[in-house]
Amino acid sequence: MFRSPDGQNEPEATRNGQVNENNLFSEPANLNNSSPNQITDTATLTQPEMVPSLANIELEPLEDLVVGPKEKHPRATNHKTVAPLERALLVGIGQNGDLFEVQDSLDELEQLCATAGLEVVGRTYQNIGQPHRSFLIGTGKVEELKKMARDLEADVVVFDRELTPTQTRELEEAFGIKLLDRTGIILDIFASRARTHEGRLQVELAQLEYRLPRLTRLWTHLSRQTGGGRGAGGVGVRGPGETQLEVDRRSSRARVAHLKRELENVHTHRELYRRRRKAEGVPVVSLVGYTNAGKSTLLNKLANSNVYAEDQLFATLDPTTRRVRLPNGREILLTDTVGFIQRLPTNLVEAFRSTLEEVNEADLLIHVLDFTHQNAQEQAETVDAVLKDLGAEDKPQIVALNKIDQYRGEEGGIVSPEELTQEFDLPEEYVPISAAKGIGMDLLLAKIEAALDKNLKEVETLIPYGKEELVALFHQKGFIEIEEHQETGTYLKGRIPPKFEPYYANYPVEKAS
Ligand SMILES: Nc1nc2c(ncn2[C@@H]2O[C@H](COP(=O)(O)OP(=O)(O)OP(=O)(O)O)[C@@H](O)[C@H]2O)c(=O)[nH]1
Ligand SMILES: [Mg+2]
Repeated sequence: MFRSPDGQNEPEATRNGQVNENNLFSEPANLNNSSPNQITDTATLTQPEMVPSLANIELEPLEDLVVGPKEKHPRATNHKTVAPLERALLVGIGQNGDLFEVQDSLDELEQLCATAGLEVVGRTYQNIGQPHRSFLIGTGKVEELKKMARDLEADVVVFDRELTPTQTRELEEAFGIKLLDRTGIILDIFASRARTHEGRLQVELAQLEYRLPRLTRLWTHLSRQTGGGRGAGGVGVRGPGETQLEVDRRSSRARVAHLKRELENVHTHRELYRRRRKAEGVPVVSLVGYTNAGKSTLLNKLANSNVYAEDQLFATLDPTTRRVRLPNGREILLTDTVGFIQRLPTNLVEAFRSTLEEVNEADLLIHVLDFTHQNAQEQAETVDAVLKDLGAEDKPQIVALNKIDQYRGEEGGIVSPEELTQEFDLPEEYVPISAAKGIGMDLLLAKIEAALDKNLKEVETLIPYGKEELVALFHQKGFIEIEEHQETGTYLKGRIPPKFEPYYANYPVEKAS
């Protein structure tokens, strides 16, 4: 049985030297390690009929295609030194058909509030049948909440739902103190996390669109008063859009239009990157999953990198890509991006659509799931629903059941991935791992290899001498099993992405007659 309870063992991935030690900001790894110079002049290659010109395929190193925020550690949201924190009273809403139990959802909201820098001083909930148009909750509950907020000296009431602008206005007036909803909190966290230009634009757009219909005089007045030095306005009104609160709606709308245009430019740029990546033929593997599942920890383990990973919701916002070498020598681009959450705000999904839809470009998804979380099932369903919404539900997927180091077997010890696979009768595409301890990395890498190999074409070819560029191309893009220098040329047997197969069609292996 595999044991690594104390983390003393070297992580498997680094022990067996399978991972690439380079990352974006260190020495560039040379993609063209087989024979870089032989294929730079791609225009000289013979071009088979009906095959896109190789001259369009850029073969320069991938360094500039590997993107991500350059700061290792983002600024912390919760400035401990700044006092006092705003005191929050949380209100859960239970409705038939909800995926999460009301208390579980409140637990999550509490974590979100802590991440946003609020001090939670109380929580309550109401099961509602038909939502009240003005207050969402019943009028009796509104009175109860007013009293509770007064007794607890709360500065803010936080609803575990996205409230309509009318409900926000009515409730705010009823309570006389600041009112936030789940969406406001999530947007606030995103605002403090965005690092890249695109990320900042997207968050600002989502915030403006969310706030515009909610701008009230009371709100603006209160947001000027609160905050205690944590940035004008405090939680929920912080971020790139906060100055916009002071200007009139018309200029806010103009700003929205401007942001949309800017984002379009950024997206055109991103599209170019995408096309170049595709042309490179290096498979893209995307980490997806619920927030805090361990995606960044897994990226760090596999790519030996130092991406920010923390026990907080939405630690990662901007996508980061790192190069990883598989045991069979093949290189992949591994992408880590924003985590999902139940009731992901609509504005946010829209603003981040282009980032989120990157999963559609991936050759393979690794769905990282916190196997030990009490809501693992609900979280998995949420992720599946978001993937479906993005149109990525049919992508090949491996489910990495993470944090198994926290799982205890009958005898109280850590259970190996193999034993867990047996115990839970896990299907082929599931693999139990511990990203933090490096357990199950071999198995995961083997599954990634197998899944990607399914996309490759078997090729057997005899390349005449003088066409070395085709040999080099095979080395770079494919996976060689046999290479022999024969009398008339180089014999190659292996697998290659389908788009490169036609280049070898002109050079079949002569069959002995
Ligand atoms: N015990 C244990 N903790 C883990 C494991 N993997 C990740 N964690 C912890 O889980 C927390 C979240 O990890 P991250 O890698 O930041 O998770 P993420 O999925 O990137 O989260 P977001 O970026 O917030 O969406 C951190 O405190 C990690 O140390 C694991 O295998 N075992
Ligand atoms: Mg992360």
